[in-house]
Amino acid sequence: MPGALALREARALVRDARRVVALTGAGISAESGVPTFRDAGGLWRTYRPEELATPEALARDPHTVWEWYDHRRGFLATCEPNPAHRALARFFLRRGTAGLITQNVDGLHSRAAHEEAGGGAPDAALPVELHGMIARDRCNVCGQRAPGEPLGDHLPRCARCGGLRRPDVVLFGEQLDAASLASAQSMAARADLCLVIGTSAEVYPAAAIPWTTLHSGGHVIEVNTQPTSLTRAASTAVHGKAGEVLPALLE
Ligand code: BV8
Ligand code: ZN
Repeated sequence: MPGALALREARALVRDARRVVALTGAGISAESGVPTFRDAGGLWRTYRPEELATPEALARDPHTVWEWYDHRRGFLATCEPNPAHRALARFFLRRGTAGLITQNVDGLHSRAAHEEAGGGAPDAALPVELHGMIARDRCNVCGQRAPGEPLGDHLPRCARCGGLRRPDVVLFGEQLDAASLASAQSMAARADLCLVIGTSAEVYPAAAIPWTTLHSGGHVIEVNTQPTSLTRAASTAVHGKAGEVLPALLE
């Protein structure tokens, strides 16, 4: 269980905050069984990002890249939102103002929001998905999006132009969607509190989000099982599992 003092301090910051944003990473989905990237046993332990999650790898060896994503998609379909996703969804549903920003591509925040809202969740409870969404495809040529399908004998092709379809995620070296990034950065600049949950804070430009809130005079609360490069700058660091800390912090 997290440190009582840090949790008490963090709860006071949440209570007094006017505008809250939350940046989440793979750690928030760890208790749903989703492997993280850089923890021991994480996804990158078996593969290196530059080997698979890059446009060069997709061009060089589309079958291997597709097999990796297809494997992850199949696994993610068996995962459920955990108490951390649900506590965050209820928090933003109660506040009614958008503020959830995720690096994750697993779709668990959206599922938690729809389930906690009892059906269609309002936009305010839905995340800005900075790195896209693994369950969706995007055409590598014309950009048309389509629901992802299990990988068959042939690589998926775009219905509109016949181009290669790829998972609708941002690969290393690719630009993030400009509108999503701008929306996340402006929410962070206007926030007086940024919750940073389950991220190693290594991947940019997402990792700059909490610094934007800090530089505009806001506070940062970090929730993580390990210290990160952000820990020393955080107003309060709550050491613990997101699935245990968030219900205690937000409810
Ligand atoms: C960009 C989608 C402009 C794919 C991902 C060289 C060439 C090109 C670019 C770069 C370069 N050098 C640097 C860059 C920039 C690069 C970058 O930042 N690299 C890093 C590694 C240094 N960024 C980019 O390329 C971005 N684009 O900059 O475009 C550009 C263009 C050309 C050239 C230069 C710049 C695109 C970044 C997006 C990449 N796509 N994912 C896929 O998923 O397959 S990133 C990937 O990492 C995931 O999205 C993931 O979300 C993200 C961040 O990782 P985390 O979420 O933090 O996960 P991690 O495992 O690291 O940490 C988990 C944490 O949880 C840990 O701290 C752990 O302690 C904690 N934890 C574990 N369990 C729990 C817990 N906490 C709480 N509770 C628990 N139970
Ligand atoms: Zn196309």
